[in-house]
Amino acid sequence: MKSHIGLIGLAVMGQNLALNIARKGYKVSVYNRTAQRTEMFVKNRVRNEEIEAHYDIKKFVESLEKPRKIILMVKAGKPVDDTISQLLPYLEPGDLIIDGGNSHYMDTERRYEELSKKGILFLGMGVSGGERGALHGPSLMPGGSKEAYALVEEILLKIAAKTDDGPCCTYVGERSAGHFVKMVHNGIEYTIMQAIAEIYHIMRDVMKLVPEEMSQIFEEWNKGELNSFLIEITYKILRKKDEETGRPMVDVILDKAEQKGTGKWTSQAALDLGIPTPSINLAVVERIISHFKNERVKLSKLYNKKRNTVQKSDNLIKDLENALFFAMLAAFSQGMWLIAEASEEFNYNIDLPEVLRIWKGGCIIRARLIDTIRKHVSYNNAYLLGSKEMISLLEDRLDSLKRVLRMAVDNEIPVPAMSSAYNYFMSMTEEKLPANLIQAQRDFFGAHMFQRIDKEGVFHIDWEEGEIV
Ligand code: NBP
Repeated sequence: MKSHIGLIGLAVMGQNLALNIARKGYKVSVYNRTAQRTEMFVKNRVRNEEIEAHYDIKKFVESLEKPRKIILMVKAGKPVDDTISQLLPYLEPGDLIIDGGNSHYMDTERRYEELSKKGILFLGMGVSGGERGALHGPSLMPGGSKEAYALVEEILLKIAAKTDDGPCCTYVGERSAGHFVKMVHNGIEYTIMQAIAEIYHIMRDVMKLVPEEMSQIFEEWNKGELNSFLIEITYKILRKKDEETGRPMVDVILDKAEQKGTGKWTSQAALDLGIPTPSINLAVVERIISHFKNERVKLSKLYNKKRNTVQKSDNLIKDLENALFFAMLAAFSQGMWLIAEASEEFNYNIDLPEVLRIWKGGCIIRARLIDTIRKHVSYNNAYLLGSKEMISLLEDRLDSLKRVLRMAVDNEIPVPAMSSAYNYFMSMTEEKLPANLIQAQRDFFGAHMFQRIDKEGVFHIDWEEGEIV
């Protein structure tokens, strides 16, 4: 019997996704560039699942029922192009390749074009949820043609995470829409992680709490409006002990945050499309700063931080909870706005509430807050601030955020995610920004023209008469 589907790339994600598909009753053929990885997978993880391992890519393709459906879970970038090139000689028009990696949406756009010309269907599919998600139910964000999606819809809906609003998979939109949405998902993820880290920083260095105490606070928060996967893993992380030293695990981890690029790509796309995503941008920048460990150590000897201890109190904990909620909402606001703009600019035809629905389960940014946001998001209100209820949600927490920011400033703690959330809200709700002065400066030195408030048209004036001869 031929396999229903094939999967290439048996690292963490590929192994778990293959097992997930097989456990839903499908026969899966698998292939990996390095044979040893395939052998280890079969030996260590495959039990009763119908998984057929192949060590020759031609035989792998021949083992699949037609039209062939092949998921790639290889490293993003050149490995995806290499794998597609290796597959192409054995594929026929109507066959489908699904790239489940974190590919850049522009690469997906190019591959979609190139494969369409050959009659090969292509889906760029964001997969979120890490290895556990891949095994037990990820959030799936496939984009491409509807015809391609129809070929695998049944399988994808079965393997996706389930919530009270259905499986966390939907046809996201045209061409590279799926990878664009996954990229922004990761941008939001970076921002929420940064905001949580800032709260942790305050707890550690101002409130002088030990990780166990922090863990209890995060666990309590997870029962309320902050309920989310990232808060849940944070309280679990904070109570974990290092087996070697007995110290809290978090205390023995070096403070250098890595990144694979999706956060940076989100900021780049936002800057290109002209959408403000300051909190996402700063979350990326803060990871970059974290890398300069040697420099930070040197500079910390040249500058003594003025830092006091602030005692833990119920009011302070409530303020921190509210500030974190504010920052989380700002992250979603910026991300959804970017998706809406990209959808219009690139004709993706993305259904914004549907995107939020498939983020309710399986993925890293799943959060109770999404239910609230979903009720308000639309193309007229993609940035979410356009409804009175959303504004009230933020306004109700504004005093808390201000107190937390003041405390951070007074104690010289960097809080880029929270302060950018504040500035984003304040700029967006400011009727008259000082940009009139910037326009005047631009016109002064570059004759860039400006608009007036009292009549139509663009204008340039001689700011210093007689200077240019
Ligand atoms: P990696 O991103 O670490 O990629 C390893 C896989 O890529 C291996 O199967 C490796 O084969 C294969 N590969 C490489 Br490297 N170069 C290749 C080439 N030139 N030709 C063919 N195969 C090649 O694996 P992962 O962490 O499982 O992630 C897979 C994809 O899913 C990535 O795009 C990742 O960004 C995305 N993703 C990961 C997560 C996560 O939590 N890890 C979550 C969501 C999405 P080899 O065995 O021969 O070296």
